Amino acid sequence: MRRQIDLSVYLVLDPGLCAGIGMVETARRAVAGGTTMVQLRDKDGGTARMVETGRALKAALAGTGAALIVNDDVAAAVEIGADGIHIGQGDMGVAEARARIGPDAILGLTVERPDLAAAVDPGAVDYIGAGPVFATPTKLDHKTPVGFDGLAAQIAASPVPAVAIGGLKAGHVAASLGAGAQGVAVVSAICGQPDPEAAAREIAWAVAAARG
Ligand code: TZP
Ligand code: MG
Repeated sequence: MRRQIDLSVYLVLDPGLCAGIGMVETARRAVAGGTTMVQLRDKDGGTARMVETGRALKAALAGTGAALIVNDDVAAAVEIGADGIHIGQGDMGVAEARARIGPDAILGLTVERPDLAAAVDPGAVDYIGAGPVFATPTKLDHKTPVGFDGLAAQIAASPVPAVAIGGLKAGHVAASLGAGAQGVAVVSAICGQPDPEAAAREIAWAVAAARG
């Protein structure tokens, strides 16, 4: 039986943007503020650094109910004992990722177009990351921003739940959920903020308010 997922407030960690207090402390405070999922995304760290940080994150998140997802590196995810993996279109295929992480782990996939969302295999993929909604300096090679109409088109085509991503702040939560997203994925709206707990809480409240 695969884990239940709560995409409401999805924090994507970035080592550069979290440099002040670090990724683990950022995650700890963000989860205290209502973050439901935490993704370790460290494009330059290599597997050894991913595993070291991931283990510390796993310990920090134990008992909180927040899920730990590892970006791209399946070997690191397995070694950490993470709750899941998030891959993009340019990474290994979802079938291989699913085979390597096992049936119970969470598998997320980035899609940037409705046709890619429509092609998602719901037997292998648990959620999509849909967007990018806006341009963002956090990911310099992101695809062309799609806005909320493009987001809605991706989500409408997807057989699995979606989290919206790309330049999103608390003020964008209502429009994201209005487009069909179950939550918002953010980096800079939490990482590097003076008070990551308060920043996460503001997003969590916005999600609750948008759901009525
Ligand atoms: N994928 C698409 S946009 C993005 C990723 C990882 C970065 C989002 O960062 P921010 O700071 O929330 O705009
Ligand atoms: Mg990737």
